[in-house]
Amino acid sequence: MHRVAISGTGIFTPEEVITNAELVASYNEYAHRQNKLHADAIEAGEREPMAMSSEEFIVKASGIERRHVVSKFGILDPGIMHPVLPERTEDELSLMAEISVKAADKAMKEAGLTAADIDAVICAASNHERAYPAIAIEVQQALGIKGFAFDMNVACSSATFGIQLASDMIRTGSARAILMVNPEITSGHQEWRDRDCHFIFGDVCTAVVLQRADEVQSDNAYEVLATRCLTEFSNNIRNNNGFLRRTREGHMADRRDMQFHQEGRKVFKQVVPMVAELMLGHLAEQGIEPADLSRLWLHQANKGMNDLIGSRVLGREPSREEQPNVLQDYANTSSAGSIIAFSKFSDDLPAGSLGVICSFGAGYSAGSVIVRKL
Ligand code: CO8
Repeated sequence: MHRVAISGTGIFTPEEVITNAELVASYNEYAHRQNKLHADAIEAGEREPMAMSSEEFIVKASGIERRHVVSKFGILDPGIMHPVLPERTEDELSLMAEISVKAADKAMKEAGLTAADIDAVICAASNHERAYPAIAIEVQQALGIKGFAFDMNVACSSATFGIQLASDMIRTGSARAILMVNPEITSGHQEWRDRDCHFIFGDVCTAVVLQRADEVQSDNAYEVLATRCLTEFSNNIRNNNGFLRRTREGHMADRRDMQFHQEGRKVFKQVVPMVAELMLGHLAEQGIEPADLSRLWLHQANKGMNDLIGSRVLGREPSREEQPNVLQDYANTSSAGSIIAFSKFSDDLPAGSLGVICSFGAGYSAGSVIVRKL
């Protein structure tokens, strides 16, 4: 068995930003227009008026202040309320592959590896822009990587599950070095017309290079000591869009359940204990005391959730340095969130430092990755 390390990470952050103020202004204008359009039904008590959104609520309930998106065009137009992206021909690089290549270039540079050193590509994300051919194979071709590539989806836990898979493949010798990309274009499956969730998500792409620990060249590498994944079925976070859509009457219509929808309160209450138990059990199994941890790189969904999970794991409130949050700037970027936190806040720790990368989300799914700085 070979020891495995994360030797490079990269982030592609789209340039365009939507602040809470912009988001709330466009949503409220949309809600006003809907209420005007349905004034008679509302007056007759047949329909509830749409309630307004507020910046104060968003920051208090989630900690999110802004989000990056691949394109604001359409999202902020009260007559459209979703991103409008130019269609690409089949000969052009797809959008998910394009942002993957940008993040991958950075991760491979940090690892000091070229395409010739990589044996496999995994595209781990909560949605893929088409069924086939796999986005990962397109990324493989764009980067000139030999070997094999495939897509996988475990929603917000795609990256940690991808790390477990890549680590297992490197440990057992089916690959020496693996590139994992997490292109998350959440703006495409977010419901911008629902105030309960219109503030939650942002777009980004992260990339991670994993390789045999004894071949690492980077001076910012972390050995993957252990991984543990957990799933438990729940309908509380769901998206019903899928390839059988056109086979069912009425399903091609603009239906709410074809975008992201959730029971946010239930998710909050059920997922916090599930994740804290997973992390504590995983650490105990490895003979590591929570007090030995220098850092927690948690999934970035909600600041309140992270504060609670961190407190349960450490037995006290974590400091901002111990548990960095990026969601104020990025919002929830699904599988990429914990990797952004790791990428931005991992090079300052001394050799030997222990930490946990942890994700959680739809499925339910949760993944814990215990790492030690080389
Ligand atoms: N402005 C003002 N008021 C609002 C707004 C708003 N925008 N939204 C809701 N309210 C109101 C509600 O209607 C409610 O009013 P009332 O009390 O009259 O009923 C009140 O505010 C309180 O609402 P909530 O109880 O819903 O508020 P919470 O404090 O629970 O906060 C959160 C809501 C932020 C959603 C919170 O519950 C949360 O973060 N939960 C965890 C959710 C989570 O982490 N989900 C994970 C999803 S990500 C994932 O798994 C990946 C899926 C794949 C990616 C999909 C990409 C699109």
